[in-house]
Amino acid sequence: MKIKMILPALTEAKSPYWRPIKYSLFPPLGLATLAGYCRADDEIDLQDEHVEELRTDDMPELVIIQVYITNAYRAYALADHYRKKGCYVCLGGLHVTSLPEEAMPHADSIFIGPGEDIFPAFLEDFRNKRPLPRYVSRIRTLQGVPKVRRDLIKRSYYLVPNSIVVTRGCPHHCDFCYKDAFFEGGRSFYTQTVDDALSEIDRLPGRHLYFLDDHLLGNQRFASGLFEGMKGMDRVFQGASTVDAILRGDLIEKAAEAGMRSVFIGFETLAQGNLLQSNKKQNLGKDYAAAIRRLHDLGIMINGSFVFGLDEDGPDVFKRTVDWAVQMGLTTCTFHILTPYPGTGLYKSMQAEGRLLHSNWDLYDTRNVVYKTRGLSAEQLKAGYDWSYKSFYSWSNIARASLQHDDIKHQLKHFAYAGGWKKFEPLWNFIIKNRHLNQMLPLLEAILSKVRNGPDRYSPQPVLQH
Ligand code: B12
Ligand code: SF4
Repeated sequence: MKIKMILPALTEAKSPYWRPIKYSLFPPLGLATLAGYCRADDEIDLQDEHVEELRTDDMPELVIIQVYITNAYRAYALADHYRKKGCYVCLGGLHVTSLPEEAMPHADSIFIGPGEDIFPAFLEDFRNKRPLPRYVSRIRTLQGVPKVRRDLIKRSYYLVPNSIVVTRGCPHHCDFCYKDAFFEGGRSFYTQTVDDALSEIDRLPGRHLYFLDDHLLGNQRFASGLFEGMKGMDRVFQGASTVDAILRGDLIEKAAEAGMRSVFIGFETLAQGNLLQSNKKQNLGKDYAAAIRRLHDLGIMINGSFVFGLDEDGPDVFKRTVDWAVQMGLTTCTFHILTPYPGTGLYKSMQAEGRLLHSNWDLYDTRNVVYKTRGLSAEQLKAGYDWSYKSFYSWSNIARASLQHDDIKHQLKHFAYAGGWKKFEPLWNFIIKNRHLNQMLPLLEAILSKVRNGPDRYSPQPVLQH
């Protein structure tokens, strides 16, 4: 059977915010995961519109499209196009799960929730010529799942071809997060077996890995087994965690020993009232500075994530946050304008209070204000958000943040990583255009490799500047 799988590009591909390097980072792992359920003799064409021109003049029997909020309109247009030609079209993913009624008119079958139980069920029904219009995920497990079809990924198009997920969901319940809506009706946090995760890692060439898991340290037993098993594999990796998991026990030391070199952390806000409003209980009263110190002592770089526009934020929030991030020596920062994704608690409360301005999903990209603000105006919020990126990534602030590390090698690593990520856009564009992106991987691996003989490495003493 001829199967076409598509990750449509978000409409912002033509906007001034479009950053080719950001969208050439990771391959379409969700679709490659689903492809694992197809038969060996199925002819699968997996296309990622972020990195290649989409062919739409083909005539597959089955079209599988993954829908995120910001690519929803493009996904619907592609679905309509293929249905008109007589192809059977399936729509699934986060946005379809939040708004099935919106997606339904564009699909022959829609899929609610993760695909591991419902996609194989659909394939069987389809081959038996009795597919259903709607499949809802109920069984949540990663036991016995087939291998991700990594052979379908065009590795040379991506800076980080080795993206991997070994868990699904997260143990927490933040009000603005996609996760509770997506996993409704079943378990919302579960893991592979340690052995399966290690064998998936073993399949990946090179040294560098990027774990896309929402919370790699979320299950202590699993994470501990994983890191134990990874010791001696000579990997360097990046992943995400929460402040409380970093402060608790010795899991983060084990992660560092296994090769963790950078971590994404949702600090979100410096105001306790905002944390309460967001049900981000795991951050409440936690010593952010202590977590940062611990990570720096282990030689782990930090990508801090922050949300602007929660109700306690006033016009001073931007400068306070950027100054703090620089003083704390965060290597990179991801700033977001608060965005109520359909299906989330935040969306429901904003809808009930009449605070949503519109439902143009193209603008629900965390860079635009789509709701009625409280402590500051929409204009202040947008301008402050733009200013924060500019200010944090100014050369002077990159240098100041780098100097927060004791060790000169750490300072240099920080400077190279932050500068490389944000300051060489034309060079990245040139490299991407000429299809040399994959050749940059050794450079990334070198920047992420272990700093040897550094005075603060594994030191139990706090680093004084932090
Ligand atoms: C990697 C990633 C990216 C990468 C995209 C890489 C890629 N090629 O996919 C980059 C960095 C480019 C990115 C950018 C953005 N992202 Co992003 N990203 C993620 C992240 C961390 C992991 C996605 C992933 O690979 N998951 C692992 C795979 C295995 O799962 P999956 O893709 O969900 O696929 C499964 C199911 O969804 C389902 N499924 C999916 N499609 C289909 C189709 C059918 C037919 C079926 C049956 C099943 C099915 O089956 C799969 C197996 O279970 C998620 C967080 C998360 N945990 O999902 C956020 C996330 C998807 N991103 C999000 C957002 C908002 C964005 C941005 C708008 C943010 C920004 N300001 O830049 C942009 C725009 C992205 C876009 N294309 O529109 C939100 C989406 C919210 C929403 N409701 O849609 C998420 C959930 C983060 C969050 N917590 O809010 N992102
Ligand atoms: S900790 Fe992160 S992934 Fe988990 S619920 Fe909160 S925002 Fe979502």
